[in-house]
Amino acid sequence: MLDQGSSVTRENAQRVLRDNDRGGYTVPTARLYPYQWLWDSGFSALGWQTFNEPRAWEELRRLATGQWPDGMIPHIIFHKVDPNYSPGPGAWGTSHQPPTSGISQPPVLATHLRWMLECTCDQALAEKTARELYPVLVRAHRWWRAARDPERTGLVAIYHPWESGMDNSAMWDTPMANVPTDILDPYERRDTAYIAVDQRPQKSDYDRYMALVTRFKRAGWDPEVLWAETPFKVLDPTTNCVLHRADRDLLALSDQLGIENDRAEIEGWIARGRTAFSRLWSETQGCYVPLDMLTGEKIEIGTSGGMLGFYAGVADDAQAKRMVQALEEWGRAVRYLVPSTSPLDLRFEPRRYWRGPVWPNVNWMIGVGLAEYGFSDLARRVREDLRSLIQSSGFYEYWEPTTSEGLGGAHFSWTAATWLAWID
Ligand code: 2M8
Repeated sequence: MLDQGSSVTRENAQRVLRDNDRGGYTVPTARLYPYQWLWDSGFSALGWQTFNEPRAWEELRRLATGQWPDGMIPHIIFHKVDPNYSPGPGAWGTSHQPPTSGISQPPVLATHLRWMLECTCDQALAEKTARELYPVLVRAHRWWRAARDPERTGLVAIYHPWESGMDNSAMWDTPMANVPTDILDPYERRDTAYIAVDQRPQKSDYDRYMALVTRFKRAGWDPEVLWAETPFKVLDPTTNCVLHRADRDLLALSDQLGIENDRAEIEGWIARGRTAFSRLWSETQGCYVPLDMLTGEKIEIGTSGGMLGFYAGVADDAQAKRMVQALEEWGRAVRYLVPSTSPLDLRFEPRRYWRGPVWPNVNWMIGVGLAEYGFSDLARRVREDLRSLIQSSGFYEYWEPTTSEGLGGAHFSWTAATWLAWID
């Protein structure tokens, strides 16, 4: 069934972004997610740019208003309190104005800023805003290193599954099983008021999500305490691939804008990161996998996040070929690429959120990476599969990878943006 009866056209995709516009920032979808999310907004900006450039830049400028003094860009900015979403600002208990969450999300922004600078039809506005945002992004990348890789290993840690953006991915089953729920403020779930429970995380997941938030809040969100005491500390392939790609784009931006000061520092991040990725490679899975810093164990599972090695540009020839082989196997097991968990894995759940469905923003990143590596047939399949999914059901949040059923929220911003900026 098509989302709200609307056919999939450029005009309707624009309408989704307009409908989700709350005056300078775009919510992922009404009611279910009524705030500004970091990586959603990054993708929305690329969509806006195709028909309203000033509005696209405004999206990123509003994200910058959430940046903490230490450089972190939080994963949610609560511009206007809305009871439809939980956990809201009170549950996070951070002290920033505007109120924000206390964790971050995959840092797509430098890559998107570069994309926007390259696609602009208004060079003067683009350059002016890029100059304003560039230092914001340097501070954000510096924060990842200082707070999340203080030992300078080249890979950054996440403290919460929400930071990966892939909330209930099967990647997190083992490390989440070690998160105690003895400290847990009472909380209420709102998501299942709008979405069928079999498409959302389980209660046991939410207890742990909220136990982590409660614990960090009681630690006053102090980065040093969090580093020392977090019961969830993982090297996530998605976050690290997105950050590595964004480092390379930040360096390119510094060239383009003629800003010399930070070059050596950014080059250092890139060099250390490139070498460190070998720690996350799994020949068995044919992709990158997480590493649990608290146990020292790699988490053996194939996921779409692990396929972002193309996008990061870190896979050597042999690794790239192995990833292609794995993706082709996945593509024979389901109709539509790229399922969020390998369909050959027992933990694959084709309808449940980040445990199986296809996600538009991830297809976009994998497709871009595949094309850059010269795997044009597979890149085309990843894009065309997404086109078919959107055409069959509309601008959904995610899809069942064989039946093409649209799942989760409808009228979804990053789906409309993907359509506008990458597919159409
Ligand atoms: C989902 O995550 C939020 C928590 O951040 C939630 O379920 O409440 C994820 O899909 C995440 O990647 C996304 O940014 C967010 C908003 O679309 O929703």
